[in-house]
This record gives sequence, structure tokens and C-alpha cells, in this order.
Amino acid sequence: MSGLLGTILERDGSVYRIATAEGEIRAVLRGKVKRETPRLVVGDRVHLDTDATGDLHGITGIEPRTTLLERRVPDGRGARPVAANIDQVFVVTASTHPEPIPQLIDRLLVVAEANEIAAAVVVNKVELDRGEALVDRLRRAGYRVYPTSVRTGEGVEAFATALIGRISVVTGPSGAGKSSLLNAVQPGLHLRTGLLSARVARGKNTTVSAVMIPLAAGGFLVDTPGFSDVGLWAIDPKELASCFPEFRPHIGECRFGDCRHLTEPGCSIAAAVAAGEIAADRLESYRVLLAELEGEPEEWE
Ligand SMILES: Nc1nc2c(ncn2[C@@H]2O[C@H](COP(=O)(O)OP(=O)(O)OP(=O)(O)O)[C@@H](O)[C@H]2O)c(=O)[nH]1
Ligand SMILES: [Mg+2]
Ligand SMILES: [Zn+2]
Repeated sequence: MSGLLGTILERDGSVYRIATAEGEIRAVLRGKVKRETPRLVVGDRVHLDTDATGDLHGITGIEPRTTLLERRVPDGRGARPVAANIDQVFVVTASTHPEPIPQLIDRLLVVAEANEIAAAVVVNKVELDRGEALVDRLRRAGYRVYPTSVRTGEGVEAFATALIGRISVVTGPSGAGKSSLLNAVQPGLHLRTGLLSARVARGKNTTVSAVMIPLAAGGFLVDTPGFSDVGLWAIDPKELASCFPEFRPHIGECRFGDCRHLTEPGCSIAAAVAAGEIAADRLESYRVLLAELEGEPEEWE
């Protein structure tokens, strides 16, 4: 029994496609195990019986999850799991063409933080513009930054190395170069068109599920449409400040214990901004996201 361990790559109805040390197999949940197992998603590590019935193995158990990305159920309550055991998220942005949008980058970083997934940033197209101010802003906030150029090959190796042996999500604005970068890492990757850019056509209430793609060098990429729609909704507004790594040393240092870091006097984060220790536009990103989480109309609405 339970001799084989696998990682779920994809679900097709009741059949799971699973990567194992012995190659890809297909498996199902049967009987008692089915009743006792939570809804399985890509990234889940499962135990399998070694003797297949037809070409189908049985899933005999699930390993505890390290992380779980969930999507809000439309028009309903609760959440639906999307992907498990994601180790890291790469937010890919161009240094120029298209112009980077710091607030969008921050939003994606917050989604990762809120889900306790390590985050890093790739600043691509650096042969056009070094993007120094952007790189500096993100490094000062505490993030690993990979400057890359798919055009010249600069930094692609370092990015490829960071993917090895891990389960990664690559996300970021359209046109940043995500597909180009991933093709440079592994030519012929069969990723959805518009990978992760949520442009996958879907009807109302039709959820496009995530798919994991094994990397030749080891590790997996999770192709999940609309990462930015996932995970932000569940954040308690009180926890938002802790999703900005450079704010953390200041939390609890404000004059008021329930400081929301807006206009309160004696705010330690605002003081750090005034002292030039925290970038003013990072605090601005926090404020925009807080308004969104608290359901207030945004300034431009
Ligand atoms: N100059 C330059 N152009 C690049 C670089 N990387 C990608 N591009 C170009 O940027 C454009 C967009 O690249 P994609 O890889 O399609 O971008 P994407 O992030 O996958 O975009 P979506 O799939 O829409 O989310 C393409 O025309 C690429 O050839 C780079 O390092 N330098
Ligand atoms: Mg793409
Ligand atoms: Zn404060």
C-alpha cells in the first residue's frame, strides 16, 4: 500500500493527473478515502496505491498542506481551494513598455503575503531601462528582485535557478514578459495563452481551475488564472499592515493600539515615511487596499 507519493497536476472530473517519481499516472478517490478527504487541488501531495485498476491508481491519503490558495465562491459564502503547497510567487513587471504600476505590484505582493507564500519580483526588459528606482523601492521593502532581459538573456539563469525544486506561481501585468521569460527557461512549455493574466474566457460562475506544469530542471509552475482575484478578499483589514514587510517593525509602535495608519497622530509608520525609511507610495498602496478591504468606495469612484 501507500508506497507511492505523487503531486496533483490537474483534475479532470473525478480523475486526477499526478506526477510521481515513476512518471505521470492517473488516479481517483474511492469509497471511504473519498468521504474522508478534503477537496483535492493541484499541488496536493497524495499517497497512492501501487497496483492500478485498469490504468487508474487509488489515492489513499493526503499530506498536510503548507499553503492553500482559495477563491471566493461567486454569489455565495465561503471559499473554494485553488492550489496547495505553493512555495513562492514571482511578480513579473517590465521596467518599461508597459510602464510598471507600483500599486499593482504591491497588490500582488500582498496577496502572496496574506497567503503566507514567499514573494519575489522580476523586473524584465532591463536592456531598455534598468528600472533602478523600481528595483530599489522593492528591495528596500524587503523583496528579492531579479532584474532580467529576455532579449539579452541577462538574469534569466538566476530566475531559472530560483524555480528549481519549488512550486511557483508567476503573475503580473499583461505584456510584462511572463510567457517570454518562461519560454526562455523551458522552451515549449505548454502554458495557456495569456498565462495567469485572467484573460481566459469564462462564463459566469465557471471557474477555470489551476494546472501545474512540471519543469525539466525540477519544480513546478502553477498556471492559475486571475491570481490577483484570489486571496485578497480573505484578509482581515487589521492584518493588512503586516502584509507589508517593512511595516512590521513599526506595528504596535503607534500611539493608538488600533491605529489604522491613515491620519492618526503618533503613527509609527507615517513617521517612518516622513523619515524616509519607508517609501511614501508603499503607504499609499496600503491605504488604497485598506479602503478596498473595508468596502469603501475608492477615491476615483
Ligand atoms: N525589449 C524586450 N521585450 C521583451 C522582453 N521580454 C518580452 N518582451 C516582449 O514583450 C511582449 C510581451 O511579452 P509576453 O511574454 O507575451 O508578456 P506576458 O507577460 O506573457 O503577457 P500576457 O500573456 O498578456 O499576460 C512581447 O512582444 C515580447 O517579445 C525583454 O526582455 N525585452
Ligand atoms: Mg503571456
Ligand atoms: Zn499607525
